[in-house]
Amino acid sequence: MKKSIALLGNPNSGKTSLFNKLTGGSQQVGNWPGVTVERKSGLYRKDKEVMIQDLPGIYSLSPYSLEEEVSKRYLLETPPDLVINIIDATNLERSLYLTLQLLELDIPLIIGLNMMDRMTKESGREIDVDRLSYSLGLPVIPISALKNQGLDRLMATALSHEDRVSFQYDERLEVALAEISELLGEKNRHARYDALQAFEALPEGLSDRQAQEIQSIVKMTEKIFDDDASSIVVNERYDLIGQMTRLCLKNTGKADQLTD
Ligand code: GDP
Ligand code: K
Ligand code: MG
Repeated sequence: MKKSIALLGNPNSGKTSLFNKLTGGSQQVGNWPGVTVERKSGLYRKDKEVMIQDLPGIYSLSPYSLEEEVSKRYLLETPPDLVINIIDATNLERSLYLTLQLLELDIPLIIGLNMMDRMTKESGREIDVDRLSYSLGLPVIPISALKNQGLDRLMATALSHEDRVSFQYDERLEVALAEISELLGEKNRHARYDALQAFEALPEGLSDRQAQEIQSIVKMTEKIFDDDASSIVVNERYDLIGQMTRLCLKNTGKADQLTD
């Protein structure tokens, strides 16, 4: 295989429509190990050495549902070479929450900004795609899975993109995360994700010293922010999303941003 690509996004963002267009007839359907969540994979019809997975639709990577657990475990344990994060352009703010969580995993990622055909007629809003791309530090490709538009460009970008981006939350949180990361002492590919997880809840298997020091970092940070650890992280994500959408959403003008 040349490359494995996973399609991930909110429910009803158009993943399956895109998956069907990209794979044509060559699909394998099964279940994820041990659970009755459907697993679909197929080969890119224009390059059979590219494997594409249609992952369950999720709103976040917090393990609140079976789908979230399945997707999270897959991304952590058997990560694909690249994630195409499918976003419903008419639901940009809500969708970016998952995007930020995916970026915390340090997996190469691009955005397929889907439903662009609906932006022109229904939404009355326009997305400045270049600005969104700039503020995320990622390729953002406008597409319509329904109308088969932008898909060649999406896949050309997916096949050439290899960068991982990471971005910064509030400096006071970043200091805490850096200290926690050092205490965890793991130089694996999920260092940032692990530090965020440990900040929100102490993981299993820590030494007494690690646990105590992490707890005191968390307490201190909670005092500085005057908020609890989980709310600090959630608020940081929403702050960043607010900054991004203020930069790239416009309320007037006609969007004609699709290319074939
Ligand atoms: P999934 O839940 O992410 O797999 O989303 P689906 O592929 O099942 O799509 C959800 C709904 O959105 C379906 O009714 C699709 O026909 C529709 N849909 C998907 N992509 C597009 C698109 O680009 N434009 C429009 N207008 N509708 C789309
Ligand atoms: K659906
Ligand atoms: Mg689907």
